[in-house]
Parts: sequence; structure tokens; C-alpha cells
Amino acid sequence: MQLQEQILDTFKTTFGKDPLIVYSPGRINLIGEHTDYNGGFVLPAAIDKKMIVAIAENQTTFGKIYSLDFKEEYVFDLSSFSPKPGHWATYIMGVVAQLQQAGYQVKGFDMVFGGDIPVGAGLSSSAALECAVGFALSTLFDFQIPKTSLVHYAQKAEHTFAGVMCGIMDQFASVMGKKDHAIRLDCRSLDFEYFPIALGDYKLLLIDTKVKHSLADSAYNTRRNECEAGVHAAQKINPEIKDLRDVSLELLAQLELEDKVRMRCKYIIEENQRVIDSCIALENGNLVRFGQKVYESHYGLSNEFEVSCEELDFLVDYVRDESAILGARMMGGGFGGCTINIVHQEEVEKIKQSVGEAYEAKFGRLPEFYLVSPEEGSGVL
Ligand code: GAF
Repeated sequence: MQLQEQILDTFKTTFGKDPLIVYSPGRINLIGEHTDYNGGFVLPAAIDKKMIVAIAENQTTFGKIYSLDFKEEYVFDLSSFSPKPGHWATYIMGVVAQLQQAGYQVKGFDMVFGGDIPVGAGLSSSAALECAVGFALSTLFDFQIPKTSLVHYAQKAEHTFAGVMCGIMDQFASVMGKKDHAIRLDCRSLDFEYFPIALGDYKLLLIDTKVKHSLADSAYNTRRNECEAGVHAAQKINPEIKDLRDVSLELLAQLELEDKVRMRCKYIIEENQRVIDSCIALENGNLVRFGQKVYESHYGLSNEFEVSCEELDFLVDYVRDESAILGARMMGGGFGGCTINIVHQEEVEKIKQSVGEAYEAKFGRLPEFYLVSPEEGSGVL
């Protein structure tokens, strides 16, 4: 049975009525990693893997939720609830809390949700859930929340209820995605442009390490603090500076910084430039140059920002000399999840075979492969 039917079926048998059904997708990011919370540039896209939410009013003061994936129910009182980090319900309650704080009257609801976004693969399943829940509540209760506000509520839910101080990229891509386009987003002004992704004979292949190392969330917040330390040092010289994108490599060299902080800042400054260069390369149809930028991004993430891991480095190093692959890099927060690869369409199967064998020989487990293409953001089904 298809996921949507399964959710509808479960909703009807659990709650005995017809629901509204909405979805919000996961995302890829072509380039621009860890730049979002630094007020920088990113180039993400929504994908055809999504979180689906079925919802209806229940005339009570409770949120009653059933998770199809966890086969588990969770009920909470809408007038009294608190974060439950580590539990799936926290993402949903986080969004409800944000809407309530913004003055929206969330009434009692029944909900079933499920998705086909692999969890822990760096494809933003949690952001997709937050966005789908925000969109579902807004549509059900006719709140008419503008899409960009939904993005903010979803991001804040992640900060306050999941404890991860994420940037805006994942939620923005999930809500605002457009078929066949990436989103060139300025994370400071939130100005954005849909950017056609015409890869010709090339496809985007994700290779999932199937690992997520446990330090991911804490290291994420640490990186954020390290970048902020760099900005504070720069502001002492030039108070006009707001983000690392206002800092040149020359200025960085003059700052008194711990070596680690300097390295993190250098990576961010260079990654912002790589996003700009990549967009120019893509506009000119220069996929080879784009691919080079993608590889450079990985080495920056691995050596300077230090958010890669053995498995991700292996996957990128393994394909480095493969002529059928123009570029590869780790994607998302890091410490596991997927690499994104620009692969010639005729070689996809061969690459899957050889990468699969090599990865299994080294790590004793097979990676997973997903061919992805840019799709529409949140919508009603
Ligand atoms: C995670 C975060 F949620 C994003 O905001 C972004 O910082 C990303 O890591 C790294 O680019 O997905």
C-alpha cells in the first residue's frame, strides 16, 4: 500500500472519520553547508521523500497523535505540555507551542503521521515533520499563516523543543521547494530565487552511510558558538560586521582567535564564496566547475569545519577519481547521513555496485542509494 493510503487507512480506523492530508518534503543541499546560521548562502531543494500528516478536529482540548513509523500513540493536553527531547512527539508539540505563542488558537486535534524520509540520513526528516504539522494546523484551523512564517515557527520548534540551534535552510526548503529547481537563499535577508537545476546527463545520487554518530547535535551547537566567537572578534575591529560573510580572509588573518575558531571561520567564509561560484558555474552550464566546488566543500567540511566522519570521507574519497562523478560531498549537519554525488546517468548502476561492495568490505554494512530530484514544497494531498 502507498504511504498516503496507509496513513488515511490508519486515521480512519483509529479515529473513525475523514482527515485533511498534507505533506512536507525532506531536502537535499547542493552546496552551502553550515552557512545558514551564519547569515550566509545555501542552495537546497525539496525532494520526493516526504512526511505526510493526516489531521482532523476532535472537539477536545487534547492533541492525539499516532506515529505510523513508531506504531505508537501520544496524547497531550494543549493547555499544558513541555518539551520531550528525544521523543518524536516533541517536534509536533514544539510547533503547537510556537503557534500558540504567536496567538493562534490551536483546538483539539487527531493526527496520524508517517514518512518515507530516512531518519538520521541528513535529509531533514525532523524539519519536514515540523513543517507538515505547521502546515496541517494552519490549513485545518484556517490560520492563513504565510509560508515564510511557517518556516520560522518550524525552526523555532526545533530550537526550543528539540534543543538543536539549527539554521533556516531545512525548513525553508521543505516549505518553499519547487519542482526542478533549487533555492538560492540568502539566509540573512531571506531573499531567495528559484534556480533551475539542469544537470543534463547527470543525476543526483545520495549515498547513505547508514550511520549517525551520537555527537551530531552537541557538535552542531558547538560549531555555532565557534562561529559566533569569530564574529565577536571581528566586530571589535569593525562593529558593522554582522555575520562571517562580512569578514574577508584578510581580516580573519588579523584577528586574535583560537586556531580551531579560525579554521571554522575560514571554512564558512570560503563556503559562502563557493555557493556564489557554484551558481555562476551552473548558470553557465559548467558542471565540471560546479563539481569541483562540491568536492572543495567536502574537504572544507572534513578538514576545517570537522563535521565529517570516517564513513563520509571514505565515500567521497572512493569516488574522487571516478570520471563518471563530477562532484561529491557530505551533506547536512554531518557526522553521518548521506553524501550527495553528481553522477553520469549511464554509470549510476555501476557506481552503486562498486561503492556498495567497497563500503561493505570496509565497514561491514551496505550503504543505501537514493536518486533524487527537486520537487514541490509543502502542500495538500
Ligand atoms: C542541519 C541544520 F538543521 C541546518 O540548519 C543546516 O545548518 C545544516 O545542518 C548544515 O548546513 O541540517
